[in-house]
Amino acid sequence: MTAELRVIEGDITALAVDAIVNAANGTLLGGGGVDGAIHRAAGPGLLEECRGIGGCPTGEARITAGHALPARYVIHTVGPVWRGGGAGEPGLLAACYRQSLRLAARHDVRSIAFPAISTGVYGYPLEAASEIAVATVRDVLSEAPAIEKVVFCCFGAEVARLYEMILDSAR
Ligand code: AR6
Repeated sequence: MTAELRVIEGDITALAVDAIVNAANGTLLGGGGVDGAIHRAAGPGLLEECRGIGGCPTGEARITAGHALPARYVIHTVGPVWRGGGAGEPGLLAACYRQSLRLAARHDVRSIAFPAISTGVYGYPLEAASEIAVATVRDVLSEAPAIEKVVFCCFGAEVARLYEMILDSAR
């Protein structure tokens, strides 16, 4: 079966999927952007569970419960800070999508939503980041047949249009 790839514009914390992905930092102790929104919506139990994990290196992923979120799980991944592109950023960003999907598959996740990792506070250029996101997800899905739906959750109409364009051009 081929998984459905969808673009949704809006707040990832509202999505009723099996897992949402958090663009976290290495401490996993919360922050601004989508990370802050997820912790606010999930409630204090999420921070408590994250404390027990003890952090996450860039390009890797860790899983927790969704607590008060509609999603059953939160997959926390740490994107690279953009330093001009010569510091391994593309490979690290691809690793975030790859490791998140693999972790999801191991927990029987069928539907998962990603934010545009690294493209906010971490400064990764949006177009390059979204191309990596789509290409990596397509690639990893071939080894994760149980995943039925992947949502690219876009904060703003402009981001959503860009993702639609990339998905269309690669179809
Ligand atoms: N739903 C979906 N997408 C969102 C939401 C939301 N509620 N809020 C923001 N975005 P960012 P990063 C988009 O900055 O660049 C945190 O402080 C946002 O518009 O959240 O990976 C962490 O603790 C952008 O497109 O994550 C780290 O320190 C995308 O999510 C640092 O920021 C990612 O922006 C991580 O920076």
